[in-house]
Amino acid sequence: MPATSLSEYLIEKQKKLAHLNDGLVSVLVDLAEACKKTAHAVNQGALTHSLESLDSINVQGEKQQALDVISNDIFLAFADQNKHVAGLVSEELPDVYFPHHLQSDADQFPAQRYLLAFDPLDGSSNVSLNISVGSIFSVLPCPDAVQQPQAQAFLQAGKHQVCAGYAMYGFSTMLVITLGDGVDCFTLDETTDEFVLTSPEMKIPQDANEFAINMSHQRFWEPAMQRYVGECLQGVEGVRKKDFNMRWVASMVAEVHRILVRGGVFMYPTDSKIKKQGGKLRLLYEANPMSFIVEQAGGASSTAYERILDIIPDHIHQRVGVVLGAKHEVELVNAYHNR
Ligand code: P6P
Repeated sequence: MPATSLSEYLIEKQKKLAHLNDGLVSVLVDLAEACKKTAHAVNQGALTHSLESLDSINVQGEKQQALDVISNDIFLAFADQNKHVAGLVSEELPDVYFPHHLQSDADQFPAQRYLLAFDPLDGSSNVSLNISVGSIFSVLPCPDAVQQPQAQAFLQAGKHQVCAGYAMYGFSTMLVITLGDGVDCFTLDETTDEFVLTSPEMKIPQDANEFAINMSHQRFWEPAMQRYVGECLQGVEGVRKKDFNMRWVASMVAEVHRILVRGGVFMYPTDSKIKKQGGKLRLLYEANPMSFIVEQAGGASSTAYERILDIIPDHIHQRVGVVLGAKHEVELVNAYHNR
């Protein structure tokens, strides 16, 4: 059975999905190319002296890595030449970015236009440790027929996404996408430079034996989260009557990929230390795309209080608490928090 390339996959999907028009296909193909270029930049990091941190601080108040800027520039370059990208929000930029093609075609632009939100290199502080990192992207419909959609156009609930995905730069480069019709995983064949379908229709088991959380925040958690994690730690002698394993990679892409491959639950809850910012993870380009993927794989995703994909953002860099993965685990966390 010959392997299915990303292009062949998209052609087949177009027959089935009315919203998958040529404009969205071109955005997806370009996003895949940007991920390939980013994978190469990450892989060559040590050789091109781009593993170091910069003196600059990004809009998140985080120290920028050289590869944050390099990967961000790669994604901007693709957007600048794709007329179907009407505007974008990046973790690395303070405001909405308008692709350069808008300046040349002031009076005409294609009907099929999209808004892009992405984290060009999530978990980048792990790159110098050679731990897997990734790029996360979310594609929203562009509601306005205006030439330059303003920030307000991006403040759509995540359930309106038409596509979401991530690339994971690990032992191999993988691309995981959803178009609202399940979740499919591609692996980059280095010999042909093609993404090839390797894990179609990924599914998350409804129950879990593995949880992921940064335990160093434990003293700041709400009582309900203390209770949930405490019961996991009690293992088979406790009320859950089973043992749990724990993981924490500090790279959301790696955590979500593990959950897609073997199940589990990932939590970055708001807590007394980060409550003022609303949480650690960003809604538009981390929580929303990952929640779309997880729900499409049969899992669930909430803030512990509400479904993430229902949240209407207040601003483009809004942060939220995140609990995602095995449906029954997320439901239990929600139940403990909503007593
Ligand atoms: P901490 C990476 O910076 C990130 O945004 C996610 O990829 C990851 O899950 C989380 O933050 C790690 O946070 O506080 O454990 O370093």
